[in-house]
Amino acid sequence: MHVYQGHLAASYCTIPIFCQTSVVPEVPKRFRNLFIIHLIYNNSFCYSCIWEESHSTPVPRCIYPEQHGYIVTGEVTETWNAELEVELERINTPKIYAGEIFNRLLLTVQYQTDHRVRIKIQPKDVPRYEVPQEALDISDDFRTTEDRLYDVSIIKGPPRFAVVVKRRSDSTVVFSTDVPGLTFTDQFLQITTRLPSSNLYGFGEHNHRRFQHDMNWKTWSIFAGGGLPIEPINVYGVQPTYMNLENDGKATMVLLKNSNAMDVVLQPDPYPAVTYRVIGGILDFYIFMGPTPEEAVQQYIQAIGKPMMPPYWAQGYHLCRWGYLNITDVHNVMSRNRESGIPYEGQWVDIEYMYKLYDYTYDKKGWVDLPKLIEDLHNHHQKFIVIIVKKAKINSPGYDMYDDGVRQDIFIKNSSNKVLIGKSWPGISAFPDFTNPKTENWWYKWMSYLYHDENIKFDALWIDLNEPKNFVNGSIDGCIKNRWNNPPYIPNIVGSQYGSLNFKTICMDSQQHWGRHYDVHSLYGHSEAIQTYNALLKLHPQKRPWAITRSNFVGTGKYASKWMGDNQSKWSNLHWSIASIMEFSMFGFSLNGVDICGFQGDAEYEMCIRWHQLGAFYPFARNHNGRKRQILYRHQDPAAWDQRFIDIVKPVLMTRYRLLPYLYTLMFKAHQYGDMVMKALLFEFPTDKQTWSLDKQFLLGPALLISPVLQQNQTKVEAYFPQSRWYDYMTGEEIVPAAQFHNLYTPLHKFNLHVRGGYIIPVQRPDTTTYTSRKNSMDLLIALDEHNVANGELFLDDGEGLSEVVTQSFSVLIFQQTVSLRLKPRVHNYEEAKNLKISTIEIYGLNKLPQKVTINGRELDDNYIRQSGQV
Ligand code: MIG
Repeated sequence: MHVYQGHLAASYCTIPIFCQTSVVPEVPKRFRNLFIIHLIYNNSFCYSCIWEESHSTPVPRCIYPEQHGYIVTGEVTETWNAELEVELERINTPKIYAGEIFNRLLLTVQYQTDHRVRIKIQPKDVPRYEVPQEALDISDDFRTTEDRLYDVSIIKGPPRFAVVVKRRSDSTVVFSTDVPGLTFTDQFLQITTRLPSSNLYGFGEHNHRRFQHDMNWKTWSIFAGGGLPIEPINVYGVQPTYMNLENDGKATMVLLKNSNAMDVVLQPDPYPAVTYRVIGGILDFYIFMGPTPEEAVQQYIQAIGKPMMPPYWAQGYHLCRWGYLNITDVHNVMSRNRESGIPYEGQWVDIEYMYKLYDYTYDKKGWVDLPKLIEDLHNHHQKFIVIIVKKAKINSPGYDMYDDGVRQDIFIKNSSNKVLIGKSWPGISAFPDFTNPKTENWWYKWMSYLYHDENIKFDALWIDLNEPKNFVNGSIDGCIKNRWNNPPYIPNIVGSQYGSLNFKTICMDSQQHWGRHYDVHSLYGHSEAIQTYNALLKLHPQKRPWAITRSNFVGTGKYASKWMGDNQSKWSNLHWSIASIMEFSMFGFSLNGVDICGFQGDAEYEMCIRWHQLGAFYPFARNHNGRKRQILYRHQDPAAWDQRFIDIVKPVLMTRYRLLPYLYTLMFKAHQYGDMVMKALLFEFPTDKQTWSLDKQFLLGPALLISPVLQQNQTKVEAYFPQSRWYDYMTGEEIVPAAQFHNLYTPLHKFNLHVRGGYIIPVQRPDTTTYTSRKNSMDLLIALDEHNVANGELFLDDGEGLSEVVTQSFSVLIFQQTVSLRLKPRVHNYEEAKNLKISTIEIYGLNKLPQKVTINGRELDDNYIRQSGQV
C-alpha cells in the first residue's frame, strides 16, 4: 500500500496532507514532485482528506478541514516566565500517524527581548525531549521595553487556534499559524506557518543550488547525513532556520529549535507558507525581528552563539588532498608550491598518515619522518593540520584507545546496553559519545598522545564523518525493528526508502548522555565540535583552538569552522558554492569554504584557475582533492599544473593576502557582534529588489564585491552594482552608473573585485605566509562615497592568543576620512599596535589631485604624491 503525500492548493487552507488513496490521480506537472511515495508499515495513521474539485487544475485538490487543529480552552494568562500562556485542546483532528496523540497542549509565548520572541508548543504535563541547554543555550537577561518590535495575539477558535506575531511599526504579520493542520502526536508533529512574503533564505544543510528559495512546493528534509552535497538531499548539518525578506526590505529570522528529523515544505500559494513535519521533540520557535536583514541575522547569531575567533593564519591559503600516499608525496607538493612562490599557509593531511587508519596515531612506515616534515613547515612559518575521524578501532593489540574508552565508559551503547559497534576506516569500531562530559577527557588524552607522545605537532584539527557516518547501516549487527529505528513517518531523507533512519549511521535506539540517538542524532557533530574545542584549549591553554567540522547544528560556529564536504570538480559547483557559504554565514559560521577545484573527479585547468579566482575570496580558502579507492584524481595544487597556471593564480592569492587585515577585522566583528563575513548583496542593499536573488556575486563585509567567472570559456561577467560608488580594486576606476548591470571583461588572467565608496580598507603588502606578511607595512585604500567621505576600521592582535580576544586586549583602529585622515584607536592595549606603520594611502574617487598633503602638520613634497596611472 502506498501513501501519497500531496500538497494541493485550495482556496484558503492549503496545507500539505497525507492521503491514502488507491487511485493515483493524474498529476499536473506543477504538482508532480509533490507525490512522494512512502512505503508504509502501519496504515492506521492514514487519514482521508477532503478532495475538492477545482476549475484551474484537472485533479481534485486536497485540503484539511478548517477545524483541523486545536482550540484554546481557558484563559490566556501571564505567568512567572511567560507573557502569554494558554492551554489548547484537540478538536476534530483525525488520527494521523501512530503513537500517542496529545489532546492537550500548552502554548507559551515569551517576550524575550525587544527583538526576540519565543513561541513554544508542547504537550501539557507530558515530559518531552527538548534540545538540551548544553547543546544550545539561548538565554540571557530577558528584558523588554516600550520599544518592543512585535505584538503577539492568539486566536482562540473555533474553527481553530492560531498564534500571530505582528511587527508593531507597520502591522505586518511576520509569523502566523492560522492554517488548519496542526498535529501533535508522539512521532509526528506538523505545523504550517504563513510567511509575510515568498522571499525565503536558509534551512540546511543542503545544496540548494541557489540562495533564494524556490517556493514552488519544494520539500527539504533535514537530518544529519553523510551523502554527497550534489543532489538536493539532506547532508551533513542541521539548520532549521530561515530568513524571510518582506517586500519593503524588512526581514525576520525564524528558528525552529528542534533536533529531530523533519521535512520542511515550501508553498507559494494561496499564500507563502512553510510546513514543518517533525518526528519528535516539541515546536519551539524563536523569531528575530530585524527589522533589517542584517539585524535579523545578527540577532540570531548573538542568540545561538557568535562564531569563534580563528587564529590569523587560518585565513591563509591551504593545500590538502585525500591521496597523499606517503610522506614523499607531501614533500613534493610542499617543495613545488614553495618554489612557485604562491602564498601557502597550511599543509593538511588526510587519513593516509594514520597507522592502519586509527585515530591519533601515525604510520611509522610510509610516514616515518612526519615529525620532521612538520618541523620543516614550522621553520618556514607554515602550519600542519590533520584529519581525525571520531572512532575507536576495537581489538587491536598495542592500540589502547578503544579499551581505554570502554574502561571510561564513553562509547555510545545500543539498546541492549552494549557498546554499539559499527564500521569506519579502521574496520569495526565504536562511536564516542561526545554528549557525555566524561568523553572530553578521553578525547583530550588521545589528542595529547598524538601531539606529545607521537610528536605530531599539529596546529589544528579537521573532524570528519561526524554525522555520524557509519559504513554499515545501524551497527555490524543491524538494528532491532522498533518505533525509533523504523518510525511510522520518515521524512524524505537519504535512505528513507528502506523504511528506517539508520541508513549509513547508527541505530536510532542507541543511547547517549543527552538522550536517545533518535533525538540527538543531529547533535553528534555539534557535540564533537564542542569537546574538540575544549580539548584543544586544554592542549594549548594560551592558544585559540581551531578545528573545521563537517556536521553541524545550530550554534556550532561558536566552536568550529565549516567546510562543505564532498563537492565535485565541475563548473556547476563554483556557482553552488556561493549560495552555501552565504547560507552558513547566516547560520553563524564566519570561516566557511568549499574545496577549491573540487573534491570528486579530475580538476580541469581553466576551471581550477577560475575556482582559485573565486576561492581566493572564500573566508576559508583550501584546495582539497579526493580519491576513489585506488584511483587518485589528478593533483590540483597550483604548482601541479604549469608556469602559466601559477602566473595567473599567484596574483589573486596575493590579493587575498593583501586584504587579510580587512578580512581579519571582519572575523573579529563576526566574533564580537555576530556580523557576517561573506554575505549576499541583499544584506547591504535590502530595498533593492535586484539584489534579492543574486547568488553569482557576493560581498566580503560591507565593502568588497566579488563578481567571479563561473563558466567555461566565459570572458564576460554580467555583474550588478547596487546604488553606491564602486571602484575597480586594481585600477581605482569608478563604475558608472550604479544600480545596473555591467558587462565586465574578464579574460582568464583577470578577476573582478570592486571596492565600495565610503570605506577604508586596511591592507598589507603580501608575502607567502601570514607570518611574513604581517611583518610588512600597511597601506590604506580609501574609497570615497558621494560626499567624499570614507570610514574604516582595523582590528589588530597577536593573531593566536586566546587572552587577546577574551580579555579584549586588542586594538581597533578607526579610520575616518573627510578632508583629513584621522586614526583613532578605540580599544588600544595591544602593544604592537603602537608600532603600526602605514606607508601608502591610496584614494579612490578624488576628482582632483590634492594641492598639498601634510602629515601631523609637516608638508610632504610632491614626490610622495602620485596620480593613478603614474609610476
Ligand atoms: O569517506 O577522509 O568529506 O574531505 O577527504 C570519505 C577522506 C571520508 C570525507 C571528507 C573528505 C575527506 C574524506 N572523507
